[in-house]
Amino acid sequence: MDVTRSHSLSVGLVGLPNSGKSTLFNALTKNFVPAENYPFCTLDKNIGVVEIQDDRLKRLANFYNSEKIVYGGIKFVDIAGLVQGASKGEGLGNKFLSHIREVDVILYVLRAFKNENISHIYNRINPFEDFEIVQSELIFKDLEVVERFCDESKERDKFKNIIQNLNKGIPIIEMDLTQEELNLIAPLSLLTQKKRMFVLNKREGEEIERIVNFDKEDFVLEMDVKLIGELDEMKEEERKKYLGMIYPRLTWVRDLIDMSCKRLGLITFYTGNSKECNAWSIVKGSNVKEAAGVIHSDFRDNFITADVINVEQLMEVGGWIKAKEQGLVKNCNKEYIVQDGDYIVVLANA
Ligand SMILES: Nc1nc2c(ncn2[C@@H]2O[C@H](COP(=O)(O)OP(=O)(O)OP(=O)(O)O)[C@@H](O)[C@H]2O)c(=O)[nH]1
Ligand SMILES: [Mg+2]
Repeated sequence: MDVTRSHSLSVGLVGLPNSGKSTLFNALTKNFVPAENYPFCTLDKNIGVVEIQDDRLKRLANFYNSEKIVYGGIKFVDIAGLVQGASKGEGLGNKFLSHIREVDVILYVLRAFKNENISHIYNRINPFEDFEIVQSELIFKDLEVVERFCDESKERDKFKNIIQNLNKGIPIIEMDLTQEELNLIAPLSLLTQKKRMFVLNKREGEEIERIVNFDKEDFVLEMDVKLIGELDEMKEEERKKYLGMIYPRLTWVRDLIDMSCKRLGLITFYTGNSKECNAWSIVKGSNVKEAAGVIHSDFRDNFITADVINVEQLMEVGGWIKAKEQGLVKNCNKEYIVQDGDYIVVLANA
């Protein structure tokens, strides 16, 4: 099993060529966000893990006087640009569609900057239309997958509504599906069922039209990707000076990571002692056995119970032994739903 997969959920950067995906990816995963602590910082040239800053973890590590501190992370995947006809194999076609299938959330990187020297494949600047072009390709691909499944399974009737809506250009995520329909499509991991977010890549200080089309979306960030990239290339001293000048605009990277956590529905739980303190990210609603599996698959497979206390409470009372003495530690079975801020000690068969 891919060890990083188990403890970092992933965001895929998707968009037309030259929209700024790689520039954003480099800025996220290289110098700008200090990630050298993270064990799987750069996985290969298109996948990187960005750590999630965490004040509670810092305090926990202080509390234990811990030698090592390991933050939770989000995996970002830089996917090759997609063009009209991709679902039929145009451009890199099917190859990157399979990359999109593997991510948990799609981040549409949309070009809203003007620059004569950087070609736009359709020779105009219109982020919303670009989004619709890219999304249409994903819809076409989903349609193909669903059609093929219908042919094989002879269950066409049950898919009628889904096929009709896809044909109208509606992505799965916008459809109002019954539980039965959701169960039917679950094994297909359809592209347009994934949650989505948007980066509008615009020159800082430049106004852009048609942004209004994104008003109904909750997960939109406007940022100057190039500027982040330029900062990335500066020497430390120069960057500090520059950052001082244009602060607070440059919370962009942090904002994007925050937005990703929200979109992924992540909460954080903790483990730790004087050797090492860890923050782990899991999807809200996960039970403690699933959480144990994020730490180590053996913990999940041999799970017995878990001792749980809120991490702030643990520090307040002065540590594990005192917390236990005062009856503040709950012993939980596998059904327990992990809460944000839980400090967990898993009891498993060796
Ligand atoms: N002027 C300007 N140029 C930008 C901006 N963002 C990216 N670029 C430039 O546009 C070019 C393409 O950027 P990339 O990040 O490689 O684009 P991409 O989306 O990864 O493109 P593909 O991998 O081909 O799909 C590079 O020369 C960038 O420097 C921006 O905000 N303003
Ligand atoms: Mg690229």
